[in-house]
Amino acid sequence: MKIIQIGVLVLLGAMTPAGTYQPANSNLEARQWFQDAKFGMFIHWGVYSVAERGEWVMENENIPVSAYEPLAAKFNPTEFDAAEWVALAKRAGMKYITITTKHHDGFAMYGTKQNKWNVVDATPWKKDPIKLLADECHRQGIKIFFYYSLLDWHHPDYYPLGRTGHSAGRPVEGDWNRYLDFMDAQLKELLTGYGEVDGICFDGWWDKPHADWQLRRTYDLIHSLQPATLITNNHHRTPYEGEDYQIFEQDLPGHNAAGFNREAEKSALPLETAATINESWGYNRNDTKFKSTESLIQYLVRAAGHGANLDLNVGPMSNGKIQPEFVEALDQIGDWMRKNGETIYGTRGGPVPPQSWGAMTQKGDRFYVHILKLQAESLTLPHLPPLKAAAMFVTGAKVDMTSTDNGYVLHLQRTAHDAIDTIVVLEKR
Ligand code: H79
Repeated sequence: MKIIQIGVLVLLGAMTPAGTYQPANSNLEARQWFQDAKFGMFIHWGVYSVAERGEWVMENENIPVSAYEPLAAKFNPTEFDAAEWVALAKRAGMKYITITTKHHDGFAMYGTKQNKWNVVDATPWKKDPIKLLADECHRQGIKIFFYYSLLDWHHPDYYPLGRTGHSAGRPVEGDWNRYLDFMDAQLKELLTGYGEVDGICFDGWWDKPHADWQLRRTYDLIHSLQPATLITNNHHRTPYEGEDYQIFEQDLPGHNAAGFNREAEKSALPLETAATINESWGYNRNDTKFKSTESLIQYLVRAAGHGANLDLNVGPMSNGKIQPEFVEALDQIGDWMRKNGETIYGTRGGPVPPQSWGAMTQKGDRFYVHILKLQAESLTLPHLPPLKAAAMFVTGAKVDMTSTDNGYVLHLQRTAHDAIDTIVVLEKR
């Protein structure tokens, strides 16, 4: 009888039903690290970078596989220098890098053995930039996350098709289970050949929301190889079992400015906002709609006020260089972070949630009030615990503060205002 019971338990364990995910201690520690990190670099790089019209060029321009594949022959980034990218991220104050190992075009940016549609086998360059970058990240002490697209416009077994990929000209047949095995085999390569992998960021699930993706099988595979690896899935929904942080694309948590996040309720997991500097992820030579450095910093501050990280994207060019507009913006953000990072790194959001005037962060016995847009000469902050003092973060100058029935009121008539972020430090009693 006992033996039968144990047998049933083992069987249940192998099936990993919903509600059974127990993150390893190392994973829980990694989540803390992630929440403290606050700022990362997203990198979109692939053979689409050759076309210079963004990473969706294949789909947007109805390019069939046969006409898309020749892009690989033109991918020869002789000016790529992993150390330079990592150094830029560090200068900007970023603590991790998330890079596309495979985007929707199915092209592996690493030396996969699962097919020839990869950077080592299909380009004249023949190098593995994921290996070069991961090694450099480990050397320079910055964490490395791998983006991996579940959606694949190139693989013949990605069938039946979903919402996209209908102009790729693939055979009208395919074996879905074989595709899932292919994905797991690729992920196994990424988690065994590149040292410590700090995160896996999935995307493209939304192409086939009703398919049997067997996500738990894949998540369990990842965690069996590297228990601490943080998994997220950009499915625009509240996280599923086995995921370790929640990502919001082009949106602050709980918002739906881009229209992607209708069904994404903010969860209790660590949060991340992924955003672009202009309006493209992959390099797009015609996209000059650059956000100002001021607005990027304010976005980072607002994300922190939500308790979220900002994963800010660059789309390097096919020669391996990051365009000067991005480098300049990141260097300016880095200057700001060197002066004000104490009010961002290691903090959590609140206690007052972000408002039209700005946001709050907190750490230890301090609250940081980030005034991004001063709307009146005084600012009322409700629901705070007893406070001892208020001072300007930069100068230490005292800020007049009174306590009222509605909360503490900061009197800001005589304080110096900063066009980007006027930071007031509140000390708990
Ligand atoms: O990698 C970057 C983008 O290429 C990728 N995610 C970021 C990180 C991304 N792909 N698509 N999107 C973001 C938005 C997708 C929108 C649409 Fe649809 C896909 C519109 C129509 C098809 C999703 C599915 C929304 C409606 C149906």
